[in-house]
Amino acid sequence: MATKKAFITGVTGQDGALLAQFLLEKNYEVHGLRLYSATNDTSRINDFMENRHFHLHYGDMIDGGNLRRLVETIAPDEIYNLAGQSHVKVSFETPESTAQINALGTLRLLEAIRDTKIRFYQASSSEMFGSAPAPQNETTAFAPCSPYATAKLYAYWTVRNYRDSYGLHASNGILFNHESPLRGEEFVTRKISLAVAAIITGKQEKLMIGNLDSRRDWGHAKDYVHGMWLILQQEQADDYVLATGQSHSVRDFINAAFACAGTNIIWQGQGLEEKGYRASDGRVLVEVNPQFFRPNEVHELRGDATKAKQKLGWEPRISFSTLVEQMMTADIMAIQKHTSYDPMLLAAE
Ligand code: G4F
Repeated sequence: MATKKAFITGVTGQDGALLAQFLLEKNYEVHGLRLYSATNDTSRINDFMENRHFHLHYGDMIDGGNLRRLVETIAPDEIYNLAGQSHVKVSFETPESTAQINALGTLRLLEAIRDTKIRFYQASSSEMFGSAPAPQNETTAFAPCSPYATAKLYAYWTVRNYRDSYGLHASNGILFNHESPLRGEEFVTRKISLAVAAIITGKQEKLMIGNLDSRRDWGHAKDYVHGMWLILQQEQADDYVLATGQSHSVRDFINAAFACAGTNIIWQGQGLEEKGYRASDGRVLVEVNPQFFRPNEVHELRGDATKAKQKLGWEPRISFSTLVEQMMTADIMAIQKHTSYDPMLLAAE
């Protein structure tokens, strides 16, 4: 017998899949919103697609009637709004649809639950801090630097307004970057782990990368879905930063990924001319390509999660080095086997 019902938008993504798995283990009945797509990628949730407590629904964050009907039919106790256009660089190309989905999509969902007691979690983002100096916490003034960040900021404030105006139990989790072997290949950490795995197994010559100097606070997504759940278990709705408190550069991540395979990288040159050479034989393994730069960059995100630690008892448990090792192991295994592998097993470690 399931204890509670949860509705997760964006269930086929990294966070949605890990959260669904976490809630199923807590004996929840889990309902997930999936967007219809021709590619129909359910690889992250295949492990529990047949679970009798798991249900998938077609839906779309730009369709308010659809969201309202789903909320009425499912009647969940908790909603985790994880759906969205999540790529910052892409948002510069698609600012209007990013706002439609990330900003107005959240508004539509809040309208659908306005007169209910359903608890609501909003996937807010550290990108909202933008150019604000690190470390950033709940009192830092937002300074968004992309269409993605401004859309997320609209959603963040709408959650706060619905909480204040209608007494909704609606909370923002302001999450810093969080990764895992399930991370999408278009994000820098997974791009690096995939490329390094391919290079060391002789299947790719080099990694082409954008801004090496940008710094992010990279944690493990498994720790962060635990934090999302804790936020909704609180008596009072509130807003929380979840972060590790440490930042690393893109260059650091590349060094760590190659180090997992016993390869040392030596960096030489400046700016677009900077290259990463294999220490043992001087071969170029990394080059900078301006194609991967953004019109406006967020230079450093590093969070201060003191409030979450004090009020939720939340702390990240998986270290940066373990995260990189897990991602590298998964991608090397996948390449060596030439078959599909089960990243959920690694993500669950
Ligand atoms: O991995 P990224 O694309 O993640 P970004 O932009 O920080 O956004 C992620 O984290 C946010 C939370 O802070 C989320 F809200 C958001 O949805 C997403 O999950 O890029 C990280 C950094 C950037 O500074 C980027 O310029 O890596 C730099 N970078 C350098 N070369 C690259 C590349 N990013 C990508 N994606 N690809 C590159 O080749």
